Amino acid sequence: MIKKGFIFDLDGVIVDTAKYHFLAWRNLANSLGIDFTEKENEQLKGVSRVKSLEKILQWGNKTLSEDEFMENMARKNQEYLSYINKMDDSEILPDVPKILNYLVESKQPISLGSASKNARAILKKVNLFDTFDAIVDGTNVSKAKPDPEVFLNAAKELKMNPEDCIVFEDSVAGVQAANNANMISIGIGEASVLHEADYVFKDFTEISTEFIQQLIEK
Ligand code: B16
Ligand code: MG
Repeated sequence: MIKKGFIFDLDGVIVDTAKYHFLAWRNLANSLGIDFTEKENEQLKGVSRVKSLEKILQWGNKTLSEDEFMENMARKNQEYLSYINKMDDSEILPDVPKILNYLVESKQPISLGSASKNARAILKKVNLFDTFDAIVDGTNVSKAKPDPEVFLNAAKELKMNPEDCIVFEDSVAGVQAANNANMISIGIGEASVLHEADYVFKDFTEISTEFIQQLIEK
């Protein structure tokens, strides 16, 4: 049987937690006298918690002591977790289960490849924890996307060659990470933003099981 490794980013691909990150980061930034737009927020997608705060401080031309930095990251995460705690499987993005079920039925190995340290908690909240053969998240990687580490680790966990892996990603940094890993990159979002991806779809309602089957056989 032909097998491919299917790797899913979490935030913005499986669930729309990107909107919760945005809310929590913007509130934190505002409390520091900094504001940023949704366009600038694109740069925070797929990027680690530390890197996100560094970018926001850069935008506001502000510096913090190490203690303040840690305290602000913790405050952001606390607010983020208050949104996460209310999540259930109704927040899984449209047609994601259709594709996941097809892959499970076709016995294709599936991994998560997320920068989030909260990934496992979120997957449990939306009842998808057991669907994945492997989970690589912010607790297992040292280098942030666009570094390919997260996806290379996922391929290793699935015992697949990187060239035989397909990545679903909503962030520019994540698409670059997939490309850097020599994997097929599928952007989920706006084609104008994710133009470096091999394929771009607005969301999973645009992805057919026939397309997935073609990827498997490719
Ligand atoms: P946390 P992904 C990423 O998840 C988010 O896109 C990014 O905005 C966030 O800063 C990062 O996780 C870290 O998340 O604070 O929960 O550890 O898109 O790679 O699934
Ligand atoms: Mg994402």
